[in-house]
Amino acid sequence: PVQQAAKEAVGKAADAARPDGRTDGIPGRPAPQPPSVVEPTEPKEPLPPKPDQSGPETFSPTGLPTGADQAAMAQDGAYLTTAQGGRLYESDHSLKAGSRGPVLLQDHHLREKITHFDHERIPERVVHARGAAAHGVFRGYGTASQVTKAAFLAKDVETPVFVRFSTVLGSRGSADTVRDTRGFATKFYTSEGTFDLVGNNIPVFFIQDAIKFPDVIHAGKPHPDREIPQAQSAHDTFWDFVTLHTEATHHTLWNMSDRGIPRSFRMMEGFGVHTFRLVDAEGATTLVKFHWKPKLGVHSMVWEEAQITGGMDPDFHRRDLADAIEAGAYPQWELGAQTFPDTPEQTFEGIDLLDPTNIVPEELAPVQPVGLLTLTANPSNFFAETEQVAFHPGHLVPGIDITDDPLLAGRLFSYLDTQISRLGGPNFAQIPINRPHTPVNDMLRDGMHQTAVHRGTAPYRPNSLDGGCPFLAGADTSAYIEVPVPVPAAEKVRKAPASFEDHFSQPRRFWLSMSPVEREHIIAAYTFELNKCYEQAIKERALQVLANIDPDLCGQVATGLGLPAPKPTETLAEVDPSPALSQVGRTWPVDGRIVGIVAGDGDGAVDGLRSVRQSVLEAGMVPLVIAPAGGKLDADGEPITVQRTFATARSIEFDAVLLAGVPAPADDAYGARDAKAGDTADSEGADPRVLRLLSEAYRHGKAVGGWAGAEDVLLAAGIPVQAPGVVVGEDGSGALQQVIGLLAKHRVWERFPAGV
Ligand code: HDE
Repeated sequence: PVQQAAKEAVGKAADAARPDGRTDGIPGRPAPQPPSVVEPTEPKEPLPPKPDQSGPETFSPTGLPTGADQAAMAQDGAYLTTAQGGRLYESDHSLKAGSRGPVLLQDHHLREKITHFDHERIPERVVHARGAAAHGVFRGYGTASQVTKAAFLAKDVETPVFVRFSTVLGSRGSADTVRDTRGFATKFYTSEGTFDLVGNNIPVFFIQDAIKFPDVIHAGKPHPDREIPQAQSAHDTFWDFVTLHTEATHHTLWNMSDRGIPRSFRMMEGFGVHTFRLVDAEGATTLVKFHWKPKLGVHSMVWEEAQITGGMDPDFHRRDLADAIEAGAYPQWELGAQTFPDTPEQTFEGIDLLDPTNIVPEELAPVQPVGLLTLTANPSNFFAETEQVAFHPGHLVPGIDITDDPLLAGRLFSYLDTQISRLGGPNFAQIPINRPHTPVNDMLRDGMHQTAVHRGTAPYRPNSLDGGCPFLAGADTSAYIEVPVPVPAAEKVRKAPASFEDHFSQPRRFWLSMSPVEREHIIAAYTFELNKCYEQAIKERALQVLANIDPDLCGQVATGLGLPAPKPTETLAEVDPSPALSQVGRTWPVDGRIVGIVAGDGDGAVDGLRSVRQSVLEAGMVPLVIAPAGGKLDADGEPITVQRTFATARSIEFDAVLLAGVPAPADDAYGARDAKAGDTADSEGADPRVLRLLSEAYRHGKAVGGWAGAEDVLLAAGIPVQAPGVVVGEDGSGALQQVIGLLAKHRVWERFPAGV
């Protein structure tokens, strides 16, 4: 249907090219033809929205258009024009002295077109350059109103939002599925001005003081001589830094865990990281840590899957987010708050709340839900919205204030500053995506890219010429008033408090909270990354850090590095595990999960496929039909569109793979050769690409199975049919029910060597 619509649109555009009825303005030139669309496959079919997922209207409390609406205003009208609105009769050839003669400098259209193109790029973000974003809405539950006067958190208040997810280290064009921290930045266009919650998917940070930020980023970015490796932490400078700065141990451990390779942006937690301060209407304060809890649960890739995805589909997370929203499977997160009394020590149960390398376990301070975020619309233009959005932790609203976390202090400076070079001047708040949805009435004037036409003669206050306007607001009229917290009498020093020196008890808690299979992944990640380092001294120092977390972790990584395991130099802390940190052991909704169905070859195979495909849709999941070649599968009923071919289907795209009978044998020598290299299965008869699809999905802990003779194909792929998560049924419906149960747990964890 999408392609059909595209064809029609191209046809209509050609017809509409000339309102006067002619199809082309150039005499003697043939009328433009719609390009032929001969794609072998079709994109995913939209899921019908569930009743509770119907998209809330994106609206602005002030009635101003949202960023998306404004973007739609560009590129309008029937005729192609210059930037000055002059209509053009030709845009494909430069103005020349004769068709074989020199190009003339007087060609103002050529110069305008090329000059604009020359300046299309802006500097990418110095960190978090690679990202994807979406529009949505946030609804307050009202539960936070006891502790904050922030209007957007009040009961049933709906606020438009724009959320950008990102990786940290890679350039704009780098792969989505690299091992890295993910950004999770939310812009709330509230009725009291814009509030930005600029968080990450990992609740702690590498460093405790902003002055170290350039250092940690220089160490993580590619080496300055050859500019490699791209978007990786597996190199000497990164490990040099994090082993010389033991405060980085906790964040590094999270990165080496499954949290470093999320399955989807929709399946990530988000964290504000720092402790913030909430203020109620009476001025009473509470300390808070913000959390985003995904409705679909927290899920990750396995390492091999992430690596294959980097090559097969570097845009995997970006595509996944856009597809889900387009299909009506709107991603949702609950905003949660961990609150703590605002005592002079600013500690909770002995944990320093100003140290951003600390978490407070949820078992000690439960995360209380305060609102719901739903992403409902993809951006209309990547550059205008996703690239130009400018977040800043200093975009605060009444009811939310900062604390003295020294990392946050530096951020409050940095984000405003960086936009000036990235967005070319101080007026970036006028870019549609950055405009507040409240009236702006500032006295900031002029500067690069000034698009407002300010009126009045007295841009200063107080004034008598503009009637004293504008006036100041008070606490009763939503003015932002800083909490008058006392500042301790102290000497000016460059040093951290002694409480910032505990670098190992929190990482040890994280390690002890992991299930066996998660620990195995962590060991494999450290072993991989450190084996990619060249310097022996760095590996030895890393092992010493690991010894201070846990001797078993250290011992196993040491074995993988071929080095002796050192003894701890610190007393191992006595800490209770925090079960909430583990991603394994619970069940979650299967909405939007992708089920690959390989078409069978025999009689009745298409009918069986049709009914399972329908059941997958009814379960709120996305079926993708895989066949030897593109086109339609024909049988008695409606033809079924093939969405992936044996050449384009790869296991990483599917959460489960089902065989609707025995697939057609190998049909071309190229495909067979292509898959054979890494495949140990006996591929007699079956297409080796199907066998690779199955064996890879199996190896990655995914549900696999089928019906009507599928058993032999599974065996040929080297899959023991009695193994956990292998589903062989008489027919499709039985198999699918079992698959749904398996997908609710995300993966068949029992299949990994360590089990659950
Ligand atoms: Fe950032 N960070 N950061 N950061 N950060 C930026 O701002 C910075 C930190 C985070 O999607 C930059 O507009 C300093 C913690 C996200 O546009 C820059 C320090 C957390 C994004 C910057 C930190 C973050 C950024 C680059 C240490 C989690 C992407 C472009 C004091 C709580 C936002 C830009 C987007 C982006 C500085 C540490 C999250 C240079 C100095 C901690 C999600 O201003």
